[in-house]
Amino acid sequence: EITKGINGLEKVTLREIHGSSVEVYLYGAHVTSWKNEQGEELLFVSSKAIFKPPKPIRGGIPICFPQFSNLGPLEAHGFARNRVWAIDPDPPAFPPNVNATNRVFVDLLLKPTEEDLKIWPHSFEYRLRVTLGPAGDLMLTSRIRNTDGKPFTFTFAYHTYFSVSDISEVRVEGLETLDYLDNLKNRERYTEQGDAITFESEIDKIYLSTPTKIAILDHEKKRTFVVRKDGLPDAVVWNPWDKRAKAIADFGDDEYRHMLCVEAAAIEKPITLKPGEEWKGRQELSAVPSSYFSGQ
Ligand code: TA6
Repeated sequence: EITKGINGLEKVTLREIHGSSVEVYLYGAHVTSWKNEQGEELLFVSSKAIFKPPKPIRGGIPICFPQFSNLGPLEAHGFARNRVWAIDPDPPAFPPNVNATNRVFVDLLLKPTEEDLKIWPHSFEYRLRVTLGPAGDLMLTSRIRNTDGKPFTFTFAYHTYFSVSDISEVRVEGLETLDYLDNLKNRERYTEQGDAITFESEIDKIYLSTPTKIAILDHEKKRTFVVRKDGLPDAVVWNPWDKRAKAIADFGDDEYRHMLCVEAAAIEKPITLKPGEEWKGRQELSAVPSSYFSGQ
């Protein structure tokens, strides 16, 4: 279903028969809402978010491509998040090994314009498939093809803003003992201690070569988000905390308490595609009651 969202920007709504839903703006191919069967919102979008090009939407799932952060010459996080994508009216079917029953999806497409080629001189075709699965899981699959005559290199992230009850009640499992680059310390390399990660101040870290599964446990909500990823070795964890939050115009001063970014990413080892080659990167999100796991 395609409707007009905030400021008349077009959005696609996917609904699954058991009641879960997802909203994707064509502006940025930006997922701005993911609701479970009870209708609870699982993603954070700032009350100050500006739904107006060229400003990217604060919250949800911005796509960082072809550059993560300011690690290169482009604007922060690249330009995919502030371009208007197209809907593919005739998307390819799922491969035979995927059970397509009760899956709803939309394919969004991005190709560079003449103007884009001036700032990043590489022609590509980007297909983002947003799928809502039968258990309310949200799957994002990116396929990026080099349609140019020469190789190109990029970094990437699904900059996912999870909604949490209170950041002080949250812990993240799956990143213990890993190496990370600390963005608050000139991206120097450190090694994480052995305990689950908890939050009491600003954090902006790029965990390197992580396991494919990361869990975000929200003790107060009794909810666990599970992030599964494929083709995306790294994981960014970000919370601006109070001081930096005040410096972000489209972010409420106290909103840092209710969000946490955990982002499946490919940063440390940029992806290179030769002419004709395609890269695939997937992020799969599920939200389950914490009691689902033993011992919690
Ligand atoms: O993913 C973490 C990060 O790169 C932080 O350094 C912080 O700047 C954040 O993303 C938000 O970036 P944005 O350009 O959306 O303000």
